[in-house]
Amino acid sequence: MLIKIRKDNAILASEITDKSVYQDRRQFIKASGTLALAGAASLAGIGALSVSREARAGKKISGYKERAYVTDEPLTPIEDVTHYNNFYEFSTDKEGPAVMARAFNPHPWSIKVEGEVGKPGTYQLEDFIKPHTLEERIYRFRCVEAWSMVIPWVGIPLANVIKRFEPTSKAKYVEMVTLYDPQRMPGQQRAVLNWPYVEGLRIDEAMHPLTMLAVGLYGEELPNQNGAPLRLVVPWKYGFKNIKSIVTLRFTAQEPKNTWQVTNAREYGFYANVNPEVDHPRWSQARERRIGEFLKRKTVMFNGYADEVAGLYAGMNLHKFF
Ligand SMILES: Nc1nc2c(c(=O)[nH]1)N[C@H]1C(S)=C(S)[C@@H](COP(=O)(O)O)O[C@H]1N2
Ligand SMILES: [Mo]
Repeated sequence: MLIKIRKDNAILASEITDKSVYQDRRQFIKASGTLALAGAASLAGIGALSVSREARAGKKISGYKERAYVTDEPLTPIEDVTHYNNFYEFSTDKEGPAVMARAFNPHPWSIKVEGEVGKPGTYQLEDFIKPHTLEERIYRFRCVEAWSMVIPWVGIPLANVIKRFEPTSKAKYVEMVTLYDPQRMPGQQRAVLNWPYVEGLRIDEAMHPLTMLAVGLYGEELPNQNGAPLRLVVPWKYGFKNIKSIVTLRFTAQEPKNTWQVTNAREYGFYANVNPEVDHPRWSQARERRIGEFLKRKTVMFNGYADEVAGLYAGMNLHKFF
């Protein structure tokens, strides 16, 4: 299957505002107090902005295919992408992971491939990535908590990785697991979630050309708080599907039990497709706040990727399979 890049998506790199310009704008906004005016609406964490600038010593990634897939929406400033996070292994505050994950060292890193697969094994991150061409993809990202961002990821299509390990005909799902190491991930010392964090995709979702494993963002290696060294990105699903710091890919016949569904099955399902018509039991999903914007915008079915992915769910009751 080919990724359909709509005409309006095919914009030039030069039209996308450079990240330093965004950073300057943020500094300006902060200095002028506009951000404070936005009050609670500003989810970006004013404090975080000032404490953590020096912490982002991002290592540049070289040799990736730039802008392999783009959206025409402005990028969310890197300071927000890296300082407004959900990563309960480090902190349950949005500003916490950037601080609490500073000492985390994601190298060396190995990934276990197991279950219904022809080539199981344990692979070093470098070997896991090496056969693939890194590419940049700018995706909308929609959290279940009704905020969103636009993020330029660097990574590889998960489909290519899966093909290489030759799943058997029994492999109907891929389960993914985050590192469990309470010493290195101090948030795991508290039972806020059922550790380790687990997520999963149906095999056709995992093989969809939009689904990627990211190793970087904004041209730099993934910051720890964003899921270093390897995290999932599925742009048509709510943020919690995008599991971070992956150590296991397990091919299964049964639907995996993902962490948030285990935590609260009434509120979180397996599919987690962005859907403005299916509300969270405690809040509406009809609108979302794009981080950095004041007014809310309408949430779009499948986060705007319906042309590409709606076919995966033909005939399914999306109210039941939420
Ligand atoms: N292991 C792990 N992965 C995780 C989470 C987490 O707490 N632990 N949070 C999820 C949620 S709820 C969201 S919204 C995204 C946030 O990704 P970001 O911080 O890079 O924006 O990560 C997802 N992946
Ligand atoms: Mo989320």
